[in-house]
Amino acid sequence: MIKNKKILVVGAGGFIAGHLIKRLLKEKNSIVATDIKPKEYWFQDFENVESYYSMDMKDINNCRKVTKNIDYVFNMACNMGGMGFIENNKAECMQSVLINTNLLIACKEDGIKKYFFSSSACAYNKTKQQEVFIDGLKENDAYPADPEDGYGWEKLFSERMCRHFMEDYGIQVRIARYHNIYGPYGTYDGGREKAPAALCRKVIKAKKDNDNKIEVWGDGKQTRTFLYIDDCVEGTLRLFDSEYSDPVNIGSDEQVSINQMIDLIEDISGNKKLERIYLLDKPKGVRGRSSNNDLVNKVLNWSYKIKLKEGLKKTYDWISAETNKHGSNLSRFTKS
Ligand code: GKE
Repeated sequence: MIKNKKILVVGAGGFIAGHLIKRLLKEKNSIVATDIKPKEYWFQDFENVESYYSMDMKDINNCRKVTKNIDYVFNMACNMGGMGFIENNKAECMQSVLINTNLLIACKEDGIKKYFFSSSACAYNKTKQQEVFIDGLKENDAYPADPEDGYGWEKLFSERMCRHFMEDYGIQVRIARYHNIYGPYGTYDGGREKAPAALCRKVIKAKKDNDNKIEVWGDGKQTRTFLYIDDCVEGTLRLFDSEYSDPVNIGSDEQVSINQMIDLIEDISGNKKLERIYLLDKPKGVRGRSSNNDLVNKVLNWSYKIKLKEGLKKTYDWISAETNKHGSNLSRFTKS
C-alpha cells in the first residue's frame, strides 16, 4: 500500500477520486488535489489535504503548476457521466484527451515515476456487446477498436498515450478499465448520473410522492455489471502497487438486467411494485456488458466483495438521506 508519499490527484472533486483520497489520507500520504469544479461542488471535502486547486487541467500550464515535487499521479479527471451525458456530449468527452496528454507531458518534464489512468469499459468493442447476456469482456476485447463513440475513443486513445509515455520516457503507468462504479457521494441527478443512482432516485421519489410508476430507459432487458466504490478503490490501489502496466478490468461479473436491478431496489425500498414506463428513445448504450475477472484475479489477487444488493442498499440510503436534506435537484452533488 502507498504510504508517506506526495500524491497529485486530478479530478479530486469527483466521485471515485473522493473515495480514493480518503484511503490515501488514511495511509498517511500528502495529497495535492485539483478539479475543474469550484471546491464547494466537490463531492467530498478534506480539510487535511495539503493543497487544493480549482482549475482546468486541459491547460498544460495548469498541469505544470502541480507536478512539481510529486511522487505519484492519479488521473481520475474526465468530462463524463452516464449514458444520458456521454451520448449527447461526444466532443466534450473527447477533449479529456487534453487532460491526460498534458498531464503526462508535465510528469515527464518533472521526472514523475508512476502514473495511474482511469479508463473505462466503454473502451471495449461495441460489436462484442450486442447480446443481452454476454461472456465477460476480456482485456483483449478492446481490439479491433470500436469503442463507445466519443467517450470510449477518448479512453482508448489515452490508454495508448500512457503506454507510449512508458515505452519512450520510462514513466510507470497503471491503467484500470472501470465497469460502472456506483455508491454514495456520487452524482444521482442533473443528467450525469448512471443507472444505479438514477433508478434509486426514481424509486425513492415514487415512494415519497406515492406514485406507482417509474420511467426506465430502454426495454429494461439490457444488462450490465456494477462495481461498488469500496471494491473499486481497493482494486485501484492494488493495481497501482503491482508491476502490471497493461489495461486491466476493475469490475464485477455479477451480470444483471436493468429490470433485475430495479427489482432489487424495490425490495430495498420496501415499496409496492412500480409500473415501469419503458422509454425506448432514451440513451441505451450497449445491449449487454460484463467484466471477465480472470486477469485481475491472476495479477492482483483481487476480486470484488460487495454484491449488488448490498451496495445498492448503501447507495439507496445515502440518496434518500440526501434528497431529504436537499431535494433531488438542489444538492451540490447534482452540480457538475
Ligand atoms: N443513466 C441512466 N438513467 N440509465 C438508465 C436509466 C436511467 O434513468 N434507466 C435505464 N437505464 C439504462 C441505460 O439506458 C443503459 O442501458 C443502462 O441503464 C446503463 O446506463 P448507464 O449506467 O448510464 O451507463 P452505461 O453502463 O451504459 O455506460 C457507462 O459505462 C461506464 C463504464 O462501465 C458510461 O456512461 C460511463 O459512465 C462509463 O464508461
